[in-house]
This record gives sequence, structure tokens and C-alpha cells, in this order.
Amino acid sequence: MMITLCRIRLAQRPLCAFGLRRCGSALAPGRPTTTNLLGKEYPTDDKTNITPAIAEKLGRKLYLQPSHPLGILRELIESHFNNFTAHSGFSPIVTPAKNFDDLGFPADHPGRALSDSYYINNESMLRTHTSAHEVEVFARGDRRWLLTSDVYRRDEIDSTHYPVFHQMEGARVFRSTPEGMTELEQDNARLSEHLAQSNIVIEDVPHSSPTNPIPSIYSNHDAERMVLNLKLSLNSLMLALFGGRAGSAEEPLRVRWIEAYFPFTSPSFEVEVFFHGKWIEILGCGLVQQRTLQLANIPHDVSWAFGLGLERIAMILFAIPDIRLFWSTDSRFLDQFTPGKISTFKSYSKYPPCHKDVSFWLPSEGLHDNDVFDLVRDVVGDLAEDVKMIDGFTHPKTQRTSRCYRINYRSMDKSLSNDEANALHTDVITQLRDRFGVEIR
Ligand code: FA5
Ligand code: MG
Repeated sequence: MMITLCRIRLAQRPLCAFGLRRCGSALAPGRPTTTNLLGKEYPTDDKTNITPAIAEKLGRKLYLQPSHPLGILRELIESHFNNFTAHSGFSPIVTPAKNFDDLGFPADHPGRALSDSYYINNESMLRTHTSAHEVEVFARGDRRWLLTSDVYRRDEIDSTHYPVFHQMEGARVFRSTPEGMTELEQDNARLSEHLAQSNIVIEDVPHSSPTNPIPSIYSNHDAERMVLNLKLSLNSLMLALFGGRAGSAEEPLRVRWIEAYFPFTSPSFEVEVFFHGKWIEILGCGLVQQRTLQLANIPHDVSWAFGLGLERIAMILFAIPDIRLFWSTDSRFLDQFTPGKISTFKSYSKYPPCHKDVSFWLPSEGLHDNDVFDLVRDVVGDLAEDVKMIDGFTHPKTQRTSRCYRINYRSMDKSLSNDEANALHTDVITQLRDRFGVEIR
């Protein structure tokens, strides 16, 4: 059913990627040798693992729709950073060099694996983060910029994870000259004053530490002031987004800084916000490493950068309970929102869940969980609310491994009859057998 929507030309074998990987040949008979994405033809090869369900998302651009929660949030953040240049609309198809190598990801970084990222072929992939565009935007000479995009990661299925989500990257460049640092000092003074008057409690970490070091291009003194600027800028963003919403008048907004690691920043941090009794990770950030600045031809400048997840923030601000709702085309969802306004989502009737299990013996070459998740997503689309591996064992004599997955079928828009759920489940079982060669138990 998803096949009719998709732009990926995979003829009778929609999930060619997994087949290709299993047989290790890109030229197995009957297999499409190209795939059409965003109007362009790409050759497929032994790395191709993009599925039709994912391909269908490529042109949606939810973040550009003015009355979609993601579009409203993008504009809210852009208006907070009103003197930053806002970019969007960059193609999601990038080279692995842009997504990983240019940013210093080691060759064996797990994010590069076929089990974690979507590849079109050996030369092209779907970006996994907006940082993939850092070098090119710095190279344009923009000194304060934001960039919003869809990003793609093969991941688990639940109410807060979806294989496509949205990030906004932001950066601010300073000259490492006395004048550049004076500008920084003035900005720090202004931001500190604003925050001192606000109802916010910040759990901080040191600006740098032996495990979160300052790279050699920065003098210690400049780096400390840069990190302070980064922290003040992002704390003030958190206040603009959540102040008065996450807490109450008496209860301050709580923001927590944590030491983190990214290959392209140091020192690096993550920022979390306390909401409804839980800490929620909002963004990653840090001082930009020399490699990026050099590749962008600005080796004498310094910069900080951050990357935030729009869905996590939107789920809090609009009280949206399930990440799938962002993709809904149902007017009961879309008509609730107004450009420029944060409003509380009113959920429309929930339909009953319908759990079905499938147990099978794995093929001898094994099978990754994410392959099963992607197959379910591909065969039944958003009608799968969650998929969990509920049992697994290896037979002591035969050494064969068995797994049992529980799929919860539920539509956001209508009640599924047991017959409909059975038909979906039968399709999933058939495809599991045909595509992966599992033996159903
Ligand atoms: C990154 O993607 C880095 N590129 C961020 C960065 C940019 C660091 C610039 C330094 C400088 P991470 O994988 O942690 O980092 O994702 C960043 C944010 O995206 C997270 O904090 C979270 O808000 C959001 N995010 C990550 N994974 C998911 C997911 N599966 N679903 C929804 N949001 C997610
Ligand atoms: Mg993170």
C-alpha cells in the first residue's frame, strides 16, 4: 500500500536493499539498478538500504508549512535569533564525506553502519544530522546562521522515535581579534543581565575540563568567553521557548548542562530541560573544531555551534503525545494550529490497540532489529504504533536462534477491525519470509 505513494522505483522488490545485502551482489537478477529520489535517478549498489516508506518522506518539508507545529516552532526560534540568517530547503541527500568525514567521525563510528543510517548507494546517503551542512554554510561567509532540515536515522519504533525527524543547526562566528572579543564581551554582559532577571535555574558544568578540552586554536581566555556566550545564548533560547510553560509563575524553568562528546566540537555539551518530572534532552553544542573552520576557509575565526531536535520541543510546547502525529495529513490534526501561535493539541478519539506476535528462526547470517522495524514500517506504514522484540533464545542442540516480535497495530485516524489487523500481520509475515528468509515458527 505504501508502494503507490513512493517515488523509489523498486518494481516488485521494494526492499531490495536488504536482499542485496544478504546476497552480497548488487546485480542479482530482477533487481532494480536505479532508484528515483526527489526527481533524480540514483544507481543502487550493495549499500542501498533506503526503503519506500522513507523515500516518501523526502519531499514533505513539514518545517516549511507555516501552520504545522514544526513550521511554527522553526519561526519562533528564528524570530528569537532575529539577527541570524535562516537557511532551509537543503537537499537531504548528502555524501558520507559531508555527513561524517568532514566532521571528523572515525571510519569505524557506529553511526556510519547500515543498521543506523540510510544509504542510497556508496556515494550518497540521507543526512543523519544538520551538522552535515556546517562546512558549506560557514564557507558562504555567514557569521550568524540557522539551518532547519529533516534528518534520517534508522531507529526503534515508539511514541518518541521516528526514522525521520527535524533538526535546527545554529552557529555564531567571532574574529579571534581584540575587536572580536570585545563584541563577545558586550554580548555576554547583555545576555547575563537578561537572564539574571528571569525565573530560570541553571545546573551548570565547567566551561572546560580535562575530559572536555579546549582545542589549541583557542586561547584559554577566549574559549572561556566563547563557551559563556554559547551558554548564555542557549539559556536565553530555552527561556524564550519554555519560560512560563515548563514551570509555573512560582516554579522556575530548570535547565541542565551536561558534558558531552561530538567529533566536531570541543568542549561539547548537551542541554536538558526539566518538564513534567523528567529531564528531556533538547540539543547538543560546543566550540567548533579547527577542521571545520579550515575546510570552510575561515581558519582565523572561531565559532560555537548547536543542533537541536524540533520534535522534542514541539511535543512539549504543543502537548503532542505521539511523534507520528507530525506526519498526519488528517485535518483534525492540521486544522488545530495557527501560524505564529503555540496552542495545546486536543487529542481526537483514540482507537483500540491490536497486538499481534510473530516468532521465527533467524536466517544463518542473522538479522538486525532495525531491519525488522523498517520492514514493518514499509509494509504497514504508520499503522504500526510500536514493535518490540519480546523473546529470543538459541536452541542448545541446533544453535539456531529464535525471536518473537510483538507488533501493536493502531491507526491514528480510525478503528482497525481484527480482520484488518490480521491482513496487515499476514503481509508482514509474508514479507519477513520472502525478504529475509526467516522460518516462521
Ligand atoms: C547531533 O545530531 C549533533 N549534530 C548536534 C550538534 C550540533 C552538536 C552542533 C554540536 C554542534 P544528537 O544526535 O544528540 O547530536 O541530536 C541532537 C538533538 O536532536 C538531540 O538533542 C535531540 O533533541 C534530537 N534527537 C536526536 N535523536 C532523536 C530522535 N531519534 N528523535 C527525535 N529527536 C532526536
Ligand atoms: Mg544526543
